[in-house]
Amino acid sequence: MSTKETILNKIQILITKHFDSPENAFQFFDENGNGKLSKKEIQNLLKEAEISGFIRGVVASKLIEGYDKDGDGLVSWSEFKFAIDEISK
Ligand SMILES: [Ca+2]
Ligand SMILES: [Ca+2]
Repeated sequence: MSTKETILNKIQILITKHFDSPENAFQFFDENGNGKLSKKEIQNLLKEAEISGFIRGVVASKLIEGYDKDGDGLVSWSEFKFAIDEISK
């Protein structure tokens, strides 16, 4: 089983390896360009971060649960940035 730390670590590796900045990563995965990541968009991110398909849905839900401050079910840039800041500590 992947722990939260392992998953966040994989996300950080994905961002640092393939993107110039967390901003670029956020824009890349925000496919419809509405400035927020939906569960489906987060699942794509998790796929690129090589998170197993079996747990991607659950992990995406947990991430939204954990970081969606305004409760709209989506992860905005400021909410995403909070997660990144937590990862990079
Ligand atoms: Ca979006
Ligand atoms: Ca939100």
